[in-house]
Amino acid sequence: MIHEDEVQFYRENGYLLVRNVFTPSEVQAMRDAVDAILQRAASAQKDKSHTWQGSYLPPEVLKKLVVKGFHDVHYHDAVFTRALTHENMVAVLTRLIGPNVQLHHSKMLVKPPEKGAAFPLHQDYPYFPHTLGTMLAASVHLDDADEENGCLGVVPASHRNGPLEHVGTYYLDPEKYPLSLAVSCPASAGDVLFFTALTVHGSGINRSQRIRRNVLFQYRDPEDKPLKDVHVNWGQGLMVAGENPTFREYHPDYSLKAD
Ligand SMILES: O=C(O)CCC(=O)C(=O)O
Repeated sequence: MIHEDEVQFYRENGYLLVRNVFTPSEVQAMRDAVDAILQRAASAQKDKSHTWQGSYLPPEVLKKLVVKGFHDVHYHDAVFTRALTHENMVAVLTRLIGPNVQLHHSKMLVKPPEKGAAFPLHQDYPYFPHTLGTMLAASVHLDDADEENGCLGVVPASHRNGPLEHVGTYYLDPEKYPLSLAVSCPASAGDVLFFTALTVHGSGINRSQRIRRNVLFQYRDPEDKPLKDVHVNWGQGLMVAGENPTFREYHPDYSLKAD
């Protein structure tokens, strides 16, 4: 699925956009599942916005913005279990992480038209710090995304600076790290953007008339242990490729709760 020069690009720049990982019909099945999750959430009155709060935008702008985010999407619909273990995904993941690949968590991020929330620049590392640096995000595009509808952007090679100090709910000081520092990563439905947990990334407001739906899977080498037992969730630990040599050494401390 990817060539050695793409692996090198990922190592040097901390991100890689891989085209056509999913077919149009696979994308459509995921869109339908996302829409059904939102409908079920609405009927259960759990349909809240998960817009990041903070001072990165004026309050009058922030209060109008909406992002629909749900974790553990593979517990909502089996289409995501198939997606996160898809052979094209595994082909890329085993090149970027190694022969053993484990799921950390899954989520969906839906930016509705005209008011889809922004994500200030941040690293994922402070949310779930790990020891070996294998953790990566795979953001699966279910719609064509560009700057108008709030596509992701990354700061190339920023992963080489290690963990950075974050403010507020774990984003970088917007004075020092404005969104304009990022290189936009426009992508088509079916493309996947891979980036490390240390890669500075974010995305702008969806000001367009088009929805922007992404699902995001986080993966790691099973030997890459968490530094803190945080961001633990039901689906954590699923082996996606290879074996788990440390199965007996670490089990996340999770509890089941209905939310
Ligand atoms: O999907 C996006 O636009 C950004 C998501 C993101 O940065 C995150 O979940 O860490």
